[in-house]
Amino acid sequence: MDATIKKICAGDVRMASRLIRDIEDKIPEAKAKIKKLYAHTGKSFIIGITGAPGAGKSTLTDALIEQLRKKNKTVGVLAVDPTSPFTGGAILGDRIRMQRHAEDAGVFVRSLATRGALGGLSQSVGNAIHVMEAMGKDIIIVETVGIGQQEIDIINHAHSVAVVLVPGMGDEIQTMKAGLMEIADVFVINKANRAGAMQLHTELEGMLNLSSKATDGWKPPVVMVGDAFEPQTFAADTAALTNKIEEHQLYLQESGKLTERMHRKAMTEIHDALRDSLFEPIVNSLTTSGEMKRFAEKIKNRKTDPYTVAEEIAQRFFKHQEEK
Ligand SMILES: Nc1nc2c(ncn2[C@@H]2O[C@H](COP(=O)(O)OP(=O)(O)OP(=O)(O)O)[C@@H](O)[C@H]2O)c(=O)[nH]1
Ligand SMILES: [Mg+2]
Repeated sequence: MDATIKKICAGDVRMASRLIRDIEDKIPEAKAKIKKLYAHTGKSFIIGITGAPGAGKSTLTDALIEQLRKKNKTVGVLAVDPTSPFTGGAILGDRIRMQRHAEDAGVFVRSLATRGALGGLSQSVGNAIHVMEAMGKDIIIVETVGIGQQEIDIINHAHSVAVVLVPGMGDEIQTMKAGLMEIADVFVINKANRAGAMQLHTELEGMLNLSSKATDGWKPPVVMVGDAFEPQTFAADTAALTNKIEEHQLYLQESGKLTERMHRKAMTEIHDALRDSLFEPIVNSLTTSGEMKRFAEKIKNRKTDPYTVAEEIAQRFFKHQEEK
């Protein structure tokens, strides 16, 4: 076995961190490493935690780590920062927030920034998860800000998704519009000591009863989590949240839905890889040659249309393949 792979599979933090950084930096060798690592992945349970900026996701993740460690589970955490220009401080904040686990060999926390790669974030997230899987972590928590479609796609890498809402932020309904309602397996009403928490709970239950989820075998529970600065109630609430997530894990396993989700994850990975080896090289070569700019000009002046251009490019590419 490749020395790096062997080390990562033995849980080597330095090697794992280096590979995650290479994945983030899109270093070509990282892909080769992932190929070799792949056979050692796929055994962890992956939890996605998403919600609006500042909803308390990192604070919750930190508490979940603690709860899972009490149950002797090893934990990997990937904090995804898809909007780094705006939340530049978030990564540092995450690190500080979860630092108390830094000495614990059963916990591995890393952040991942986007660096503006075209559609590459989902793939980087998938690969960073694989590194943690190979390390043998029982549970991997992926924290991502739930704002755009891309962030929702990232959730395709998770088996169970917790959506975090906060009362009184005025963005609950907007969050729902973004499609988060569809992907949630567990809802968290965080900072539930605030005014409006009960109302939000009622609204959510109402929506859930109307949705197809009500009859789907698993109706997403709504868990209230109180103030993080009240250690006792916070610990009890986050323990309840951990139990709900574990219930969902059990449900997935027993109903056969875990297999379905794993299939979905595999599809996501194929799509990401195709984008990487097919779409991006074509776009890059057209951009470098200046042809992309000329196509855009022609489309802008209505000399042609985007479909004709795409068909022409596709034909050229497939012809090229046949000649090979
Ligand atoms: N009052 C109060 N503040 C909280 C609670 N939970 C988190 N916070 C604070 O809210 C702020 C944001 O918390 P984070 O856990 O970083 O939230 P996040 O969702 O991870 O934020 P981003 O990753 O930046 O989107 C921090 O200053 C926390 O200390 C809570 O229950 N009550
Ligand atoms: Mg955070």
